Amino acid sequence: MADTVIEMVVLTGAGVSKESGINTFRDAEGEWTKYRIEDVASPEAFASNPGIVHSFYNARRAHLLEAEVQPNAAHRALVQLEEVLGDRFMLITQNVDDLHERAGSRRVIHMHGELLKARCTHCGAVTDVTVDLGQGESCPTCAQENTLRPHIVWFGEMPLQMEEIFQALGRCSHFIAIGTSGTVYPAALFVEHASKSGATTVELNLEKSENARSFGESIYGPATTVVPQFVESYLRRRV
Ligand code: BV8
Repeated sequence: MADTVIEMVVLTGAGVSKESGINTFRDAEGEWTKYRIEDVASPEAFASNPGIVHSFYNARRAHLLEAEVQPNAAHRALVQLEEVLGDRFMLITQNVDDLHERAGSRRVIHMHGELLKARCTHCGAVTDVTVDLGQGESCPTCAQENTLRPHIVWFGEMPLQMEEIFQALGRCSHFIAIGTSGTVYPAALFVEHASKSGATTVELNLEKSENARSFGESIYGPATTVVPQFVESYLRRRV
């Protein structure tokens, strides 16, 4: 990827999965209206009360695996972009669900980790998980017991693949943010980084995000409406 031209970087947030039935964080019924971040999404919380943290992620993992939770038209429109642009396209998501992959996206950077993966705090191995954690299970790689944590980036932890992300932001010609409130860092800084490198920046969201003024263009509406429309018009103009 080092010298590939990056035509477009897309950053998605919880809003892209909302119409698939997955809660966002800061909307009316969002996750952070029911839990305090410091109680369920920080290494300190996990150290002091792993049970509460495990049950927070176990509930979200079980919900993600329910039959009615399926990718939506916004996820599918991004697959179409990847199919046409190939490795000139980079999809970064703040989401920990696997809906982009289930829609058909083949290269997804999960900068905040993945709900369906666990990480061993003893050997560091990352393995698939679909069941509840915190039930005395052992690591499939080193066999140590009670060492698995959700493979999630908590507040105060370094997001994943940041070098690759900042390299792409420094040379992309389009940066598109979809369904994110622009409140969590460093993801909320990506738009400025991209525009400093001369990229065209567009925000697709239900409403104005916290960093809306950093975007060259904003298109508001539900993701399943505005994302397919954006992709269709981008691909039509591109030929
Ligand atoms: C770090 C995993 C440093 C958990 C998450 C400045 C610089 C750097 C850091 C900081 C900084 N200032 C503050 C910080 C600290 C902190 C931070 O940002 N705090 C915030 C609260 C101010 N950042 C960190 O701690 C990060 N780490 O910086 O490490 C470091 C340095 C060296 C060495 C070690 C460490 C780590 C942040 C990652 C935390 N983990 N997720 C989990 O998922 O359980 S973040 C969490 O917020 C989720 O991942 C979520 O994806 C993310 C962002 O939220 P959104 O996706 O935007 O969701 P939200 O609900 O907010 O918004 C949804 C949007 O969708 C809304 O705008 C809504 O209108 C829209 N919408 C709704 N419906 C629809 C829709 N849009 C379209 N269609 C619809 N239908």
